[in-house]
Amino acid sequence: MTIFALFYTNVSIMGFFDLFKSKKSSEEEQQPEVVEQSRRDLDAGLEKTKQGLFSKIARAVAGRSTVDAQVLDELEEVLITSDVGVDTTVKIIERIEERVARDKYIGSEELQAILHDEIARLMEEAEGKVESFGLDVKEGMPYVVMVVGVNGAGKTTTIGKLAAQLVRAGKRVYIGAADTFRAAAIDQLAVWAERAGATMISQQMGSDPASVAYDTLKSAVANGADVVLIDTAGRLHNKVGLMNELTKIRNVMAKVIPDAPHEVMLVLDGSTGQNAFEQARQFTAATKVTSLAITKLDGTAKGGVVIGISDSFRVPVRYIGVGEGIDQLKIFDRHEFVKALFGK
Ligand SMILES: Nc1nc2c(ncn2[C@@H]2O[C@H](COP(=O)(O)OP(=O)(O)O)[C@@H](O)[C@H]2O)c(=O)[nH]1
Ligand SMILES: [Mg+2]
Repeated sequence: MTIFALFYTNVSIMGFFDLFKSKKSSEEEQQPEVVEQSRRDLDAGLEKTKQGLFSKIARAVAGRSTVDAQVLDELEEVLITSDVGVDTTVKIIERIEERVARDKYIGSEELQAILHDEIARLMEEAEGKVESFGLDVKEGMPYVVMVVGVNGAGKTTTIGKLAAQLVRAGKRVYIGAADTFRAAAIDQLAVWAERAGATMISQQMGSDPASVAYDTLKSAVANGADVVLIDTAGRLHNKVGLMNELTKIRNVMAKVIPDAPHEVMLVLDGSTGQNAFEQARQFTAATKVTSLAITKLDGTAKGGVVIGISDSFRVPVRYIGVGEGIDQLKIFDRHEFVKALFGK
């Protein structure tokens, strides 16, 4: 039931997420402990990133009474080595510089608070940029989410977790096994669909992914599904190959539901740090990506990627994965995130 708490706290989630609106607030009011549990999950998931960031910041400011150029240089290095990314780091440092110039004496405690502040503000701006991605969910048609990303990023797991949340919220969910590359991928998805209480549509291994997507949408429409989640293979053969494959799936889906897919969710493995940036670059070039899910933040100190990626790409981070469990997919809330990173 964690989901309701998160929906309640994240006012920026639009469209698809509005599906839950009627339920969430009453649910959340009844269960304040749910909010607490979800916060604890997030804290635990980000623990390594937080530890890494803190110990590095502490080292950068050790023995200094003021924030001078050298401290800023070191802070810059801390952010870059925490996978925030160069462009975003430069922006953050510039802002801190301005504030230091204004406020003169700033100690290390305050530096932490300013950093917290500036990162939250940056992420707010990133969110502002993507307002045009507001989604227009229509009644009576399944809402189609195509899930893309490289092999191993966490697509299937994220689909399983998401399906479970949707089913619990009373939605009828169809899942399309369009990763037909390996038999194991279809089996793995079947296990998740079963656990989640969703219906999976598949063909045998090696069949045409676009054909599976087509079947899934047909079936979803015929059975009055609310949401369709399409799993895809993450083969990054080359840009043109990837583009062709994704375009073909999209075109076929649009034959069944003209404006499908309503959302293209790129799943990125957050523990790969800079590699996740590179993947975001390749996929956004190959197809229109409308949202991001960043997984595996629990096992890594590279959680800073969430900050950089949300700033660098004009795509909102919708979800973060903080564990392999069915409940360990969180709706991304920048306030909660920054609080979890910098909270005491
Ligand atoms: N620790 C952790 N593991 C995850 C998370 N998301 C996915 N995984 C694991 O990552 C591996 C690859 O996930 P999978 O969904 O098969 O990736 P796919 O190839 O993109 O479909 C699996 O072992 C998952 O259990 C997460 O948020 N945290
Ligand atoms: Mg998979």
